[in-house]
Amino acid sequence: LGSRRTLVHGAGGLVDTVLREVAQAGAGHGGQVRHQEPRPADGQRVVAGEVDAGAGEFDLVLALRTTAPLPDQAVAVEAEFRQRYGEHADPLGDEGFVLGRHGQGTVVLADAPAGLLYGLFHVVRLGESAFGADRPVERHRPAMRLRMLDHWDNVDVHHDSGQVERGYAGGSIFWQIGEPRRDPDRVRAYGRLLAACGVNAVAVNNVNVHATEARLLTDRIGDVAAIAELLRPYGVRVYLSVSFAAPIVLGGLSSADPLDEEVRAWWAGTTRQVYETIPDFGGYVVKADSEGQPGPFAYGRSHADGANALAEALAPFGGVVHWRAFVYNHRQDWRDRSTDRARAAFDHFAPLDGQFRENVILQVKHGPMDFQVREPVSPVIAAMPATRLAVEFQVTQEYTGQQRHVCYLGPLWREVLDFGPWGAGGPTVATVAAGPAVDDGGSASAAGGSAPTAGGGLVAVSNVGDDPFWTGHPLAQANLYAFGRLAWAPGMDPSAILDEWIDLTFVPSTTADPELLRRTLHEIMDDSWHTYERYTTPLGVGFMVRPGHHYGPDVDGYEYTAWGTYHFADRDGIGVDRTRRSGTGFTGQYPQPWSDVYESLERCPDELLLFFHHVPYGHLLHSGSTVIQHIYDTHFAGVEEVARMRRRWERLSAAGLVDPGLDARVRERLDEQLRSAQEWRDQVNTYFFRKSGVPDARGRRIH
Ligand code: BDP
Repeated sequence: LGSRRTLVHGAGGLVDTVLREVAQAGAGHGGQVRHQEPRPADGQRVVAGEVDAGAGEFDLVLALRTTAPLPDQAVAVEAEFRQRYGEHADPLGDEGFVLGRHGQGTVVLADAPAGLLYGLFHVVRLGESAFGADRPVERHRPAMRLRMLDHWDNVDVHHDSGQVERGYAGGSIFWQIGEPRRDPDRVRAYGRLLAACGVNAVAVNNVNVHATEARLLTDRIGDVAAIAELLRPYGVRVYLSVSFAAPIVLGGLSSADPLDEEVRAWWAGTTRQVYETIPDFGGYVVKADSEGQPGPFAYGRSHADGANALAEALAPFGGVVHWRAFVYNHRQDWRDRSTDRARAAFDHFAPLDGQFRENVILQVKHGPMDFQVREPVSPVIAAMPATRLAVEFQVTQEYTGQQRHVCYLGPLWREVLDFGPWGAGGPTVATVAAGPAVDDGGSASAAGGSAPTAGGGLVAVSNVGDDPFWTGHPLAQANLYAFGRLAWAPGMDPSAILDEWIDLTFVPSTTADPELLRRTLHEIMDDSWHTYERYTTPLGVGFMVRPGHHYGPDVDGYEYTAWGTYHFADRDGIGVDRTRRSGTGFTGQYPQPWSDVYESLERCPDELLLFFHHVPYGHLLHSGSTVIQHIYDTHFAGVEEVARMRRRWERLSAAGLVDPGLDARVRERLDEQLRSAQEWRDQVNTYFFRKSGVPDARGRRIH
């Protein structure tokens, strides 16, 4: 904000945060802030610097429009807003804001303090252009009410998962071996970072709940309250992953049967105590009957019974339960070709549609398997119109290079969000997750009978740890940012989000050659998801990673295991037959037109071919290439692209355009990415050459 003069009009809650932020942004630059509280009527108070009371106009006005009388500049923008939006001018909701210009000033209007804070961050994002002369009035509201990050953080360090399960950015930001972190500034800074990205909810512990972590729900709830206190000023609510067996493990009961009265009373009492300690607590996250976690199946109960029992305990306090749909048998017989892990979530949950309480949110991974570099959209998203659904992404790069590889995931998520499960022109994944628009006033649900009145939102597994760069690979921060931005506005262009992030992160006005910096970073990152796909698993087949830690290639690593993750490559062909005609029948879980599109060898999109079909190596793709030649070509090309990325970065280093510490970190990671990409290329190409016996049409050397 430099030396600008700001007026903050309003009081309560996050308005203090807004004031602090504004004062900080102007400090040392001659910036001035006036705080105008609505009550008492004459209660004007200068918070930082001096403002000439007679000077009338401010450069920036941040005003709660619910607190009259509004400052003149705000009144003018309010009028323009009403004129432009007419009957749609209300409501802005808890988090929305209006941005406009009047005279020499920029004005943010909101109906609640969080809206002012998001408005301020938006002004910061726009930089100088927020203060440009002609800027038509705009309304901003988040598409998703819930924009949540799940931390797979353990309080203790566990032999199987370390401190952060699938964490690639050091230790936990919340916990240090056995205890809460003793560094509140870092957690506070994280809250600020999240609000600046648009995230408003955080689950503070791993979905795989070990014994120490289970206790966060009861005798260690104070530790959670301490985190909530640090995040609250930034509008971020906390959630807790809980064990379905908590009534036994913590409560000493003999059962966790969700229909048992004693069990329900235990959940009710425990939850009441949680809310006594944390009145704005968000709710529970539950992974049940999955990968060894306890669940309702042990009592012959359904997942609706299980979820509803916890939801009932949360309902009096306005809490929700995020019940994960990631339920499958991880002990299946790999010789049994009739089983298919991709089918599991739909088979378990689709029949339960309509049976969940209103405050249950079914949290569905975006693909039917497990965050692979390429998967179709999960058919569950189209199968449960009477259930609140949240869509889950993985910002932590478990299967996309573990924050050692540059892999910007914005384009992948945008593709998922844009997908129309009922065909082009119909509702999209984003609209299902968002639920009925605020404007509808619930009319969609009235029309649909039992349709939910709210969406479940967007959730992602966090990629943040205590690493000095937050995310291990400094460029992986872009994924955190893109997640928050897409959850707020799913229609945003991921390329534009990337540019925003580059500008905010790397391009201070003092940079010697901002254009070179901007362009080069964009070139390195924009298509890096496709690059990663090219040198790893081809055409939607997935996995082929080293078992356990999931980094680097191991073509047959999971092929004869119980996890249900197969490619079925043999000397004649590759791919998983998931058709109704001759395979597992998974294509039948999709509505039309996708059910027929995926079923058809001719119509199935190339990039998903091996997810749905088992084909000979000589099968001709729409691209004109054979499957085997596509594998060779993409793997050679992917490695070349990584080499190019590295050369591009060297240009930036040579020009001295990036901080030396950050430069060293990125260089080390790019070296590793190149090494790893070559390893992928060589193992995948050699494997398929040996299996198929088909030489490379372009005569390149394959061992
Ligand atoms: C898989 C991870 C595993 C998680 C699981 C989950 O490998 O560590 O516990 O997802 O989502 O991708 O529960």
